[in-house]
Amino acid sequence: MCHLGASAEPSFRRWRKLGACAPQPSPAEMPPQLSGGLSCSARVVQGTLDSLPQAVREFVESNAKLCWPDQIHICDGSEDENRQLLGRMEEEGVIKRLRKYDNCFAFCSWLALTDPRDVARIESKTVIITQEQRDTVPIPKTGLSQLGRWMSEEDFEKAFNARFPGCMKGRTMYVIPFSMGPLGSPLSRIGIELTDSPYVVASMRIMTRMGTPVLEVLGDGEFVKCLHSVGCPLPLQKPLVNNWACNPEMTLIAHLPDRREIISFGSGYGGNSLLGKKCFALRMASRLAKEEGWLAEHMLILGITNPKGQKKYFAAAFPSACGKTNLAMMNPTLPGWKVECVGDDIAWMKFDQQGNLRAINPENGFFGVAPGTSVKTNPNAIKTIQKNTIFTNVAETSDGGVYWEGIDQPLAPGIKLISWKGKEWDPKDGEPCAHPNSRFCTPASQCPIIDPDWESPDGVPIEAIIFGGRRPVGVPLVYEALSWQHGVFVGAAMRSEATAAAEHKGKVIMHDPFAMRPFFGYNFGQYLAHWLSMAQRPEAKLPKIFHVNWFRKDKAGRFLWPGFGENSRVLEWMFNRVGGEGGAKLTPIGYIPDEDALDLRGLGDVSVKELFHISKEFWEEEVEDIQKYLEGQVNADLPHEIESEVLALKQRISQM
Ligand code: TSX
Ligand code: MN
Repeated sequence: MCHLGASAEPSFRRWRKLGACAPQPSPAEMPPQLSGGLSCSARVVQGTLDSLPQAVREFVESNAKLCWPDQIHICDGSEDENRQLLGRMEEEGVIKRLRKYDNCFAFCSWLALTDPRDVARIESKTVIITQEQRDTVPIPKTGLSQLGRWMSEEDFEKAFNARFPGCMKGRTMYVIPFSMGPLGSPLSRIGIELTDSPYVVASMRIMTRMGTPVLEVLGDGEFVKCLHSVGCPLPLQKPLVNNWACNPEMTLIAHLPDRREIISFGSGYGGNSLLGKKCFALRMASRLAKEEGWLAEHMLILGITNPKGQKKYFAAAFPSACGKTNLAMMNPTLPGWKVECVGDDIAWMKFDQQGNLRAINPENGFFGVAPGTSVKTNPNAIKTIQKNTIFTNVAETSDGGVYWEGIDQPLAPGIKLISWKGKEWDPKDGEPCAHPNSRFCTPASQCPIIDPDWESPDGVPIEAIIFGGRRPVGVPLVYEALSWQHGVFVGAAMRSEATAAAEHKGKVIMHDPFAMRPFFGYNFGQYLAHWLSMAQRPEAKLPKIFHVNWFRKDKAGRFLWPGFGENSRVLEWMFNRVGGEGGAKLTPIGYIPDEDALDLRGLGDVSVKELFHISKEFWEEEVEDIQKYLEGQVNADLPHEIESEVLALKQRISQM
């Protein structure tokens, strides 16, 4: 123990032993000028309040009065600012420089290790506030809704008041102006995030377009108000774990779509704290999209060019653990084909005047799962993360590199591993060296196959929508929906094998409609109606809809399909179908490739028969389950068109 006394400790590490709770300063501790609620004592250390658009200024001032930060820092987004911030976090032990990589400071990479209690999004603490519960979630026939979580306005007000007053005491409130989508694109939207986490600032600088130029574009326009606090005012009530500020007992991530506000407390982790991503670009944006007639979806966007030089763009939605980022950056094995990446996670799509569905990637970076990423599974991701990258909860090699399960790189002799828990790693402990949800946060511009039009303000034209899932049995490699309406049903019926949850021995096939289950910003029944309504637009050229499954297994448990770059063969069939070519045969569940419509040359033995077999018994059970889920969960809000599709599928299967 240090004998210089607490005063020698830098303020970020100071804490006092108090009673168990007392999480917030008492009113007696309030600075006098704040108790009146009239002024704000925080010192502005970068930028000026005067230079902010009036509405932004009011947003900052009112929350500074509420949260009592010592300082206010208006982010300009500059290199200099970034350098200073990273340097300060390094001093404070929040991040560590990874000395193995690009050692020029301007390009170096960093490692953050979180408090082990703060490692993922938390669905149980993520809520949407609307006047009526039914505006947020369908009321299920029985039990709890699995399609989101509603909180009443009254309960939220209590929760808010129990968390935010004084929550930034002793800290700096950063003001982050950010654009989701290319700056100034008519498809883009602007947000302002107030946060007391410098990790959030550095990450938002990678994941969004951030800084002064955003304020110039914003002017007096509308923005989404985002408020975030790690919930650890200074002096600390409890010591930090790993120098990672968070407040797990009090964590709450709230969306107020009617007020265009996102309010997050207690977690510093990705989806809980980088409010532009899941909170804004999916939950808030899906609500905006419904109101304004567009789509905000959990989809990758890729460009694919055939050997003749013809190019098309596809958007694809997959639940977790299906390799969405891998597909978005795939190197095709088919000679002469090329895939380019527009985005790996989110697509904002709108039919233009000509009826083309145009999509932008609202993000500026990739916040990808590290484990499983290797030169074999995703060489382009490996190249992307060589510099300017913030890693979170991966393992560190003793020579200052990163490491994780499935990185597929032998450890050099004498090199040891420090696990994500900050301890020397021993495989005998039976624990992974990297957290299974560990991440890289890296600029999209560094991806070697980033699409030349990835920042086009008009977006790229989407010609196919792909749904998918991890389905070990019963579901063929690919099928094409019979119509737009049938395709919407296919999205609603999506299911996927969950990553082995601790409480389950066998793996479970979870429903994850549109891969949006945790991200719907409003009632899923109304969401389905919104998708169906696209077919009512006279101008709309509706993309074809497909379903893929790279994960079907044979009786011995071996994958039937080689996947990865070989998936280009499936993309080729879709490409041809969209272009009015490509042989197909009708089955009860949709169109599948004709004999020899799928190019399998040079593949070795692949059992096309097993890959495409459609079993009456399996699909009888599957449609029963889908019906039970949709009728049970969506209940009175299930559009009759979707109910008709359920019955029609049942009918077709019964006639097999
Ligand atoms: O990302 C994957 N994709 C899509 C790639 C563009 N993965 C990894 C999933 C975890 C995130 C896959 N895993 C894919 C796939 O298409 N397919 C599989 C299953 C599989 C794994 C290994 C082999 C074959 C199939 N073969 C060998 O290991 C030799
Ligand atoms: Mn995602």
